[in-house]
Amino acid sequence: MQGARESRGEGEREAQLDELREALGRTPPQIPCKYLYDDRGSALFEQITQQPEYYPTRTERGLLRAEAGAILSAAGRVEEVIELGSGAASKIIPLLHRILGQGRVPRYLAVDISARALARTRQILSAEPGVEPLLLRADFAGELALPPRPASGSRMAVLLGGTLGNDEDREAVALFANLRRQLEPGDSVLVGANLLADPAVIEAAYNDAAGVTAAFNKNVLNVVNRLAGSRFDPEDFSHRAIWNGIDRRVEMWLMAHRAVQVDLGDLGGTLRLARGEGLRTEISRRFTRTQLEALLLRGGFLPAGWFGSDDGRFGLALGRAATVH
Ligand code: SAH
Ligand code: AVI
Repeated sequence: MQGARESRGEGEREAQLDELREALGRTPPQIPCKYLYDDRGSALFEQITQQPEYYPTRTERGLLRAEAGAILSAAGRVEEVIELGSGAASKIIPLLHRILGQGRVPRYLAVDISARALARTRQILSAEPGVEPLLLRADFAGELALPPRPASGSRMAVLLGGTLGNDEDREAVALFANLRRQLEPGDSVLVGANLLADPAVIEAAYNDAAGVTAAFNKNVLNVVNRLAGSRFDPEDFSHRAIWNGIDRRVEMWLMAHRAVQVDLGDLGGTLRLARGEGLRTEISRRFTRTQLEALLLRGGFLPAGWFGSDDGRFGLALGRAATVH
């Protein structure tokens, strides 16, 4: 399968080049984390979720299995589930089963930027008779062209995996506000988020012994090279994931282990890094419940339910679309 981005129009490529140019021009330089998810990156992310150190996926899956009934009771009569950044759709099944168990056939719309992720979603959902997935390849940070709402019942947008933590506050609020504009009062959003935990446990999750996260991180340079014709050599860089206790987030970096001068191809110019300097490729935040609920409120959703894991490492926040005055 072609990489996610090449098959789209030239206008989209130009927008991506602009975005990358701006991010690489910052101090320190950055690469937006959505570029981690070409076909290989999506496959590597799925492998990360199976590493013993990477606890969020297991924890969230357990939580969704245990709380699916309570979540749906709090959300009202859900007819359609819209999963943003569905990835391999590995955790949504208990919610869909509950809706089926209530005697309704749920509509399931998976939205992801990665073609490979959507192909996995389709494959996984094919084992679920009664649910016909609709797949939408799109950037969920932009305007989403959602299909018409179901004739009855409500819509629930779902953002799992801690993906909200890859955003700064401003981006998270914009994402919720954008979503709110597409929903109606009574619709809801369910957000799975990483909570504060022991920094050693968090750092281990992003430095797995098998080196899968390192491969995932370095692969972003191949994605940029393919898109921009730049000449990053992944071998010049080391994976680094560190806990930033001030901003309460893990940061993934690619650190140059020698002085490098990278021809940026269609991005224009050269990126110079001294030995030991790096590029930031992702932030992954740890929240408190209060913080999450404040973000929901700022984005137009009233906190309507909270479901926390027993170990305190993960939480699911339900927000109800507020009435707009
Ligand atoms: N929800 C899944 C996958 C999390 S990985 C889980 O919990 O396991 C994050 C997913 O979001 C990836 O599949 C990636 O392709 C997708 N993604 C990241 N940024 C995106 C964006 N801006 N728009 C749409 N999808 C995005
Ligand atoms: C998708 N996202 C929530 C993951 C995270 O934990 O921030 C991506 C990831 N990065 C490294 N490992 C996993």
